[in-house]
Amino acid sequence: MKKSILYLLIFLTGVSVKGQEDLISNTQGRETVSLNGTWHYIVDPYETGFYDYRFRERRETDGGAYWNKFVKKKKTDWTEHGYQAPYNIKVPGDWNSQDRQFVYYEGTVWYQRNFDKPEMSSDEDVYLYFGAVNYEAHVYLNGKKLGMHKGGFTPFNFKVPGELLKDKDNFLVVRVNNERHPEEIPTVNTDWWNYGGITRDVKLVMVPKQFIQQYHVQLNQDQDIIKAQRSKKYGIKGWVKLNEAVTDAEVSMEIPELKVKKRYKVTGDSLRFEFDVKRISLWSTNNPKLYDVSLKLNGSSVTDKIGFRKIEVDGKKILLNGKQIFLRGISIHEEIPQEARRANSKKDAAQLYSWVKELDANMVRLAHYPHNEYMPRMADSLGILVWTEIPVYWTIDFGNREVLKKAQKQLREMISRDRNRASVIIWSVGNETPVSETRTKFMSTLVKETKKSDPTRLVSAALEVGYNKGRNYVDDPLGEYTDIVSLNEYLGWYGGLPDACKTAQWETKYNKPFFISETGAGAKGGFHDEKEMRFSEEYQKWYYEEQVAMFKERFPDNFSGVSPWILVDFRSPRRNNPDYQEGWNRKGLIDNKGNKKLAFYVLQQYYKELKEKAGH
Ligand code: GCB
Repeated sequence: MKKSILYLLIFLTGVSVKGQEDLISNTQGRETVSLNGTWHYIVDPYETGFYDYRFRERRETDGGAYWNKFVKKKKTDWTEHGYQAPYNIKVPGDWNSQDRQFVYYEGTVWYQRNFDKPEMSSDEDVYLYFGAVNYEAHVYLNGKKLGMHKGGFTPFNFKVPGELLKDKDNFLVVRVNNERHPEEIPTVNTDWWNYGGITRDVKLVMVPKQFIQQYHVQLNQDQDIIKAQRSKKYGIKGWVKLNEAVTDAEVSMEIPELKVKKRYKVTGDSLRFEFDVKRISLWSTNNPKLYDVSLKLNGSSVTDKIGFRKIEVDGKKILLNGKQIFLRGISIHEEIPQEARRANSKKDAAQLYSWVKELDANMVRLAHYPHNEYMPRMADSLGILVWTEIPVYWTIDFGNREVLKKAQKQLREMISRDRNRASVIIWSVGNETPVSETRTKFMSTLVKETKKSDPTRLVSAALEVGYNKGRNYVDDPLGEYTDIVSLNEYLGWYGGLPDACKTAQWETKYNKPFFISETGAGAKGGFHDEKEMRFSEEYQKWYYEEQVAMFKERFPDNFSGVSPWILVDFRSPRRNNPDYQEGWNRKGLIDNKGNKKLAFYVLQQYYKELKEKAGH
C-alpha cells in the first residue's frame, strides 16, 4: 500500500462515533415511499384503546385494543372502535388546526392508515420513519407493537420485521399523546402552543440489510482556514456509521466536483476518514455552495448536498471561514400564523425564509426546539446561518436523572439529523433556565456532551440577564461552558420603557462573543396610537429604535449578533389580553395575517446598514 494512501486512510474497527444510535439520517437522500396524506383517527381522552375497563393495559390480541383491526364476519360480531371517513386527518399536520374540537385538546388520538408493501428486493429491509410526533408515539403494525418514542420535535424510526409485512393493506396505527408532564422535555410550562399529532412527514425507508446509517463529512475544523485558502489545500474529515458490524466490507465516497473518489475497507460498524482536497468553494452566507456527496456501502448509496465551512470563536469574535461575522438574526417558531398551525412542509419553510430574506437577516434562531428538517436544509441552500435548540425550557426538573437522559436523547437526535448542514453553526442546549447548582450541572453536562458529539460547531444556551439599577450584567455560571454568551433581554418591555435603553450599562464577565438571543415587544398588527400606548405598533417601533441605538452606542465590543423575538406572532395559551392578544404572543414583527408591523422596517434598516458595512 502506498504511503500516501496509508496517510489518507485510517480504518479502525469499532470506532465509537457519537449519534442517536438507531436513527437513519438523511432520509431525503435514500429510497423512500411517503405515507403522508389522509389518515383516519379516533379521539380517545379516556385511553380506552389502550386500557381495559379495569384500567389494565390491554393484551396484544385484545379485540378492544385500538391497534387491532376489526373484521365483521357475522351479524352478531361487534366492536366499539373503527377507523373510517369522515374521521379523516391530514398527515403531516397538527390536529389542533384541523378541527375546532381539537383547538385546546391535550390527550390521546389514534391515527390509522393502510399501506401496501413497497417494491423492494429480498436483501432489503423496511424502516418506518417519523419526522416528528408530539409528544409520545406508540407505533403498531398489523396488531404488533413496533416501538415507542417520546419527544415532540425529533425524528425516529423502527425496523419493520420482514415476516410482519404483508403485500397488501398493512394496518398501521399510531397512538399519539400530547399531554404535558413535569418530568418531560419540555415540561408543563411553555410560552407556545402544545400542537399535538403527527406533525412531520412519515415514510418507509428501504435499505439493504447492511447500510450506512449516519455519517459526518465536513472540513477538518482544526486547520487554519486562512492558510488552507492560501495553499489551496483543505482537509476533509469525518466518519461513517453502519447499522451493524461488517467484516471486510467496502465504503466509498465521491464528491465529483472536487474529484474525490475514495474507497475504504471497513471491519466493524464504523470508520473514520481524513483526506486533503485542492480548491474548495467555501460555503458562506454570500456563497451557499453545496457539493453533491455520495457514500456507498457495497454498492448501495446515500446521497447528500454538503457545504464546507469553518465556524469558530476567536476571543471575542465569531469567525466564518476566518472572517469576522455579525449575526443579523431573527427568532422563529415553527408556525404558519395565517392558519394558526405548525409549519410542516417545504412550502412553509419557503414562506418563513422569504420574510427572513426580506428583513436582510443572515441568521435564524429556530426556537425553542428542533424545527422540521426542511428548515436547516433550505438554510443550507439560501446561505442562512442557523441556531437550533432542544426544548430544555424554563423549569425543567433538573434534579432528575431520567430527565437528563431524555434531554440527552433529544440532543443526540437533533445532532444526528442535522450534523451535515453547513448552515447550522450553533447547537443550543436550552432557554432561560433558572440558575442553581443542580441546573448548571445538568446544563453543562449537555454542553460537554454536545461538544464531544460534534466538535465542528459552537454551543450555546439562551441565558437570562441580571438587572441592577441600570446595570445589566451576565454572570450566569453556564457562560463558563458555552462558546458564545447569549442572553434574552426585554429592556423596555418587561422592565421600564424603551428609553431605559439610553442609559443602560451592559457588562459581561465572559471574554467571549456576546449575543442577544431575544429582545422584543408586543404589538397588535393594525393597532395604531401614540408610542407610549402598549401593544400599539408605535410602541413596538419605539422599542426597536431604542434597542438599535443601544446596540450601536452602548454595547460591549464583543457584541456579535442579535436574534430579536420574533419574526411572526405565534399562538400561546399564556397570552390572554382580550383586546390585544386573544391567545397570541404579539411580539412578531409580522402579524398573524402576514402583515408587517412598523418595527419590521426599523430592524430591516439596521440590518441593511450592517450588511452594507460588512459587505455580506
Ligand atoms: C422569553 C422566552 C420566549 C417567550 C418570550 C416572551 O424570554 O424565551 O419563549 O415567548 O420571552 O414573549 O415573553
